[in-house]
Amino acid sequence: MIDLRSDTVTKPTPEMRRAMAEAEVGDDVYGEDPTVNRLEQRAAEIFGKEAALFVPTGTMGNTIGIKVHTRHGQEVICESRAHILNYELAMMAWFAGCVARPIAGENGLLHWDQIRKEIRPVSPHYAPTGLIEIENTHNVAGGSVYPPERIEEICDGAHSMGLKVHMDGARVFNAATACEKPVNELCAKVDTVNFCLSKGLGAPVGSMLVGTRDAIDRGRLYRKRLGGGMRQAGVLAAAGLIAIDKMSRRLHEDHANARLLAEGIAGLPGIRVNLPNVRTNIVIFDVSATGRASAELSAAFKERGLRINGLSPTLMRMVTHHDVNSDACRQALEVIRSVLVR
Ligand code: TLP
Repeated sequence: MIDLRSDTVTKPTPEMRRAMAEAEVGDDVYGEDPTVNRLEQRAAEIFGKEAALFVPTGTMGNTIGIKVHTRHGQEVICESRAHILNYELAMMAWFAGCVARPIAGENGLLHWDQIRKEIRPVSPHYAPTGLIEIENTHNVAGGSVYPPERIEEICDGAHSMGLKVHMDGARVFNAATACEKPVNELCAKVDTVNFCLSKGLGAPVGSMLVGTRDAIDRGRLYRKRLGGGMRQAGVLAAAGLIAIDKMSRRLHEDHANARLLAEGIAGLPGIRVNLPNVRTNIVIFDVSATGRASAELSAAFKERGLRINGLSPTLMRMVTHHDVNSDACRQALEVIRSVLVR
């Protein structure tokens, strides 16, 4: 099977497995797991932030990121297709007591001017704005990437109004690769960043929340409340260290493979793909003109050894990652062609 459903499907590399087997561990709830401590220090250092917190999932990283900056009854401004709004079981409402104020952005990316107009003061009618959230890369907008100066502008604007900015940077290393800038530069002004070890970086489990010492210290208590105090988690953190230091350097390969796929499908009958927007490891394409629903196409691909999921009846998503090389992507294109060209 060639699995292009997500970069979450990557399996730990042999080097990760060795590191996991040999990891020094302790009870992380007591702060005594040396490998988790090393991972948290390394993540903080790479992002140029004061501290970091190892969490089991990106959903938990975002949930805690939102919670540390907000109070119940506030609004969180985000893009209308944001993961926090559409794919996280309303965690911002369930845990932080906040509602989303969604704004549609071109290619999933917001401008400060759009955000500024939606900021609400305390009033007898409105829920006041508590936080601005941006997603980089933006998943369902096709892995789109924020221009670094736009992030700065959003942060400067938010801070001037006393608001914080949280970045869902599940794939921020892909963004950094596309912009050819280190993550500490991209995120310099962002208050908290959630990034995932278990997506393109290939670790089996885990995400990191980075930010100020105060935000992370408070976040650590929320992690415990959410059931994320993981004890001898060094076996997982060991893979995470390899993920951030080694796997982050090969993401350009995934981007080239995504390009190969996007260009390969662009000429096929009934397929529409926004080629200039394919800059990272995600390719979203519209199948409406094929006259077939994405579920039907998924099933036909699967029968021929290729896994691709639909995002909706008309949109499908392919995600490249460490476990599919360029030959596998060429094979995937052959399968897609054989299904569509009849
Ligand atoms: N994304 C998954 C699915 O949930 C859609 C995927 O296959 O892409 N932020 C972003 C931008 C994400 O894409 C995801 C996962 C998360 C947060 C949540 O991470 P996990 O799955 O670790 O909770």
